[in-house]
Amino acid sequence: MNISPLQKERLQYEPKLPACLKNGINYLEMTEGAETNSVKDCEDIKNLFKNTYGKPIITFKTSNEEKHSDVRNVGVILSGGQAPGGHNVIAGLYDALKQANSQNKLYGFLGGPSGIIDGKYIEFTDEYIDEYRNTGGFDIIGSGRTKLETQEQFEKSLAVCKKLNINAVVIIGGDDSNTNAALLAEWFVANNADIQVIGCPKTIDGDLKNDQIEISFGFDTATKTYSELIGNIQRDANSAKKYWHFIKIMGRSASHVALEAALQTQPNITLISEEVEEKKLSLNDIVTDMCDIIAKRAENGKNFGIVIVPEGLIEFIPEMKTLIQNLNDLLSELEKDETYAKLERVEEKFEVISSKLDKENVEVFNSLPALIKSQLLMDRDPHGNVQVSRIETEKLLIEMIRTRLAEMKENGKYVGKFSDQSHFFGYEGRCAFPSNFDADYCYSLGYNAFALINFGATGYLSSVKNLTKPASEWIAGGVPITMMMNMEKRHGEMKPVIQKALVKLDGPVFKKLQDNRQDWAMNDRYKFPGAIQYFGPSSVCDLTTVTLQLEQEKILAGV
Ligand code: FBP
Repeated sequence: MNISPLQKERLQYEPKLPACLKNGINYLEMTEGAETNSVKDCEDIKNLFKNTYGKPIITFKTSNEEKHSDVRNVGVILSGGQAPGGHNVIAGLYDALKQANSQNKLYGFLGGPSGIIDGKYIEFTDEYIDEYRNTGGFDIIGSGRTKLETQEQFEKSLAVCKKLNINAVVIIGGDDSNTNAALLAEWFVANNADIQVIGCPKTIDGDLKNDQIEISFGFDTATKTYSELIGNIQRDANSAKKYWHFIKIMGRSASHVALEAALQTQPNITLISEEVEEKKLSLNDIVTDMCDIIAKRAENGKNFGIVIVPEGLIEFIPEMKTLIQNLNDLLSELEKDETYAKLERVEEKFEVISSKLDKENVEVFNSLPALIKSQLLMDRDPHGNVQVSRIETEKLLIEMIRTRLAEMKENGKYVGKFSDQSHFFGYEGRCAFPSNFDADYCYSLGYNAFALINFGATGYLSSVKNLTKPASEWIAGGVPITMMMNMEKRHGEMKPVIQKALVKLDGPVFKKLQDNRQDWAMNDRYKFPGAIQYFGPSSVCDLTTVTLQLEQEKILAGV
């Protein structure tokens, strides 16, 4: 077989399940809590989700009585960016479905949400699933970023589901995709389609979490992968003592990934976008603070260091945020402008943009290096977001710091030598072999998604809680998606969306960084987490993230 020795061994790994799911899918009892409300804008959300609003939280318990399972066909979609463990969600779903009734069928829609609209699918078999168990990636059926939201798309999806006799659809995605799952669930009920929709919380960004969802899957493996790489670079920096390494870390908006990686590795400087926004720090302020640390370290003979930059930083710097909003509007106007489309030289585009920007943004735009300007003009994603993964903020900072240090040198305020290296860690972590935690968590989420289907739930997110405890103590159930929603402005219109979780500046995770960052800046307290371990002592192999541990400790302490 054309597979690596690790993959061969990992195919044999048996993911751990919560005790209540371990006795089998037909031995479950469902308990329901009280009616729920959305986190904000209850009346608006209630109006938009007339059939699915207010449902109770579901918890599963083991039952001694066997439950009869009707024959069911289910379709599954992988949506958005890859996250380690997606294959195990599908494996867990498949195993539960076949265990419930061997006549059941699982279809995989190809290439993301467009698969259900265009009727592109495969039917899973044992042999097919077995090749992907405990592996990273979404290549089992592929993923995509099509936004599933229009009447026409819903009608086409319904036709495809009817053709395949599909009773339920599972959407594995982040906040945007699960918002769409809720819309689809509501539409199916409103149109008497008799098709359930269940979501699963995915994204390495870690921003799909709340009181009910402790963490999205993929965050654990991705942050461990980045931390291994940062640790290796720290060792290199500490050995050669000649470079400042600027490492941009993926995570489109929230800085959870950068913060977790920082807590695992203890670098000299960690920028947190949410803090920059809260303190209204300008690009210049950020550069000043960083140069201050670089200069102080140089005075101690240390011309090296490690800087962590969250991917989304640029959108949180007040003047850049205003500029980006202005650019978004302008670019959508210019999309229809044939003269602009025909411009070949990027300098000509810059000129047009400068002439059309609001006055307050012109200076900021013109002050940026050409590379960053052209990156800011690149296409937006289907959800209207700037593609921050393609903006080299780390290089922008390096260039500004170089200029500033040269000025400081002239004034006798800097005595060192600044040599830089830049890195971007993102795609390296999104398809890594899932850690034991993600392998177990994902398998449980998928298995549990089928339990929700089996009990007739729709418009729910599969939830597995109590995650810092051993898997046997995990609690499985479901959370109504409407409960996590509020109204936000998207493309100029108020829309129902799942509230994104940003880093809480008064939370225990940020506090840990805050309490230590001065020490880490001057004294090298580097930690070297090493590679994810799949075999060996549980204290190493089943470790969860610092973020999850600190957040759960706080919740358990009732603080
Ligand atoms: P999701 O929110 O879809 O999980 O994707 C997250 C992410 O990995 C971000 O961290 C990153 O900014 C973005 O996807 C990159 O998108 P693309 O895969 O289109 O390059």
